[in-house]
Amino acid sequence: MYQFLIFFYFVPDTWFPTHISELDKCTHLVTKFEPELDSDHPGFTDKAYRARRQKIADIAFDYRHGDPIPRVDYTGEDIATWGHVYRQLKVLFPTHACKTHRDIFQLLEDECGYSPDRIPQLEDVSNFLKRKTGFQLRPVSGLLSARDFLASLAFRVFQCTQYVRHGSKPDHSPEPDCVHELLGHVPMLADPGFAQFSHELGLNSLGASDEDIEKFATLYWFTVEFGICKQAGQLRAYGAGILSSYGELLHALGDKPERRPFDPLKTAVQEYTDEDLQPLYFVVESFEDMMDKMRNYSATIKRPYEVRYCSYTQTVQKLNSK
Ligand code: NLE
Ligand code: FE2
Repeated sequence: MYQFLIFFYFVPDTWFPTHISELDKCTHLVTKFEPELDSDHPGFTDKAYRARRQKIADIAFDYRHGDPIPRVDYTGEDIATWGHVYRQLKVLFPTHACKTHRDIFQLLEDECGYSPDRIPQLEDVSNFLKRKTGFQLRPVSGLLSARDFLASLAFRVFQCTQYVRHGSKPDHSPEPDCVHELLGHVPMLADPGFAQFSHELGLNSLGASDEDIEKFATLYWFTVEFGICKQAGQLRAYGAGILSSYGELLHALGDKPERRPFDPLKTAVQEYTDEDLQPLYFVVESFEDMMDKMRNYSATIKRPYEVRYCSYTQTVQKLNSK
C-alpha cells in the first residue's frame, strides 16, 4: 500500500523570444476587426479597398527581422484620408495633446517628412525612431495577440500596421491603422522616458501567465492607448488611441466620460470596450508617477525568474531560473 502519494508538480515554461530575430515567430493575429470578416467594417463592401489592404498585408506576412520595410505606393484616396485626419487633429493638438507629443510632432514635421500631403513610409519613420530611442518598427498586417505585441516591446520593436483606414469613417477607427500608429504612437515612442516605459512593460510580460498577460494588456490599453495626464493643472491626452482620433480627442477631455486616477491594481482588472469611444479613462499625475506605479505593480507579479535585456546583442537573458 502506498503511504504517500507523490505529485509531480510541473509548471511548464512558456516560450518567449530571447533574441530580436525570434519576433518572426510572434505574429499571431486577432482578426475580429478585419474588413473580410466584420460586416460593420466600413470597407466590408469596398472590393478595391480590400484588395489594396491585402497587398499591404502581404508585406507584413513576408517580412523577416532585418529586412528594410518595403515602401507602399498609397493611392490618392488613402492620402486624402490621411490629410483629412492630419489637418483636423493639428487644430486640436495645441489644446488637447500632452507636451511630449506636441514637441516631437514638430520634430517629425521638421526632420521626418510629416505633412498632410504625404503618408510617411514606415522605413523612414523606423530610422527616425532608432536615432531617438532605439525603437524600431516592424510591419504587421492587423491586430496582434497581446502576448506577441507586448513581447516585441521588450526588444524595442513596435509592431506597426501599414494600411490606411477606410475613407468613409476617418474620425474614429476601432482597429489600428497607420494613421493611428504614425500620428498617435510614433511621437510618444520617440520620447526616451516613454520608450523606457514601453520597453519595461514588454520585459515584464515575457513568459507571464495568460492571466497576467491579460492584465498587462489592460494596463497598456489604459496608458499607452488611452491614457490622459495632468500638465500644469490641465488634462492632456498622451494615449495614441485618443491622439489619432478627432472624435475621441474631443470626447476624452470633454464632460461625458468618467475619469479615475490611475492605479495599476484596479486599472489592470477594469473591463473595456474596443469597439467605440471609451466611456472611462485613467489619469496619471505625471509620467514619472506612472512609471513608479507600474514598477511597483510589476514587482508583485510572480515569475520563477527575472529577465535582463542586453541592448548590445538585443537579447533577453533569464536569470535565477529555478
Ligand atoms: N480609435 C483610434 C483611431 O481612430 O485612431 C484607433 C485605436 C486603435 C486601438
Ligand atoms: Fe495602438
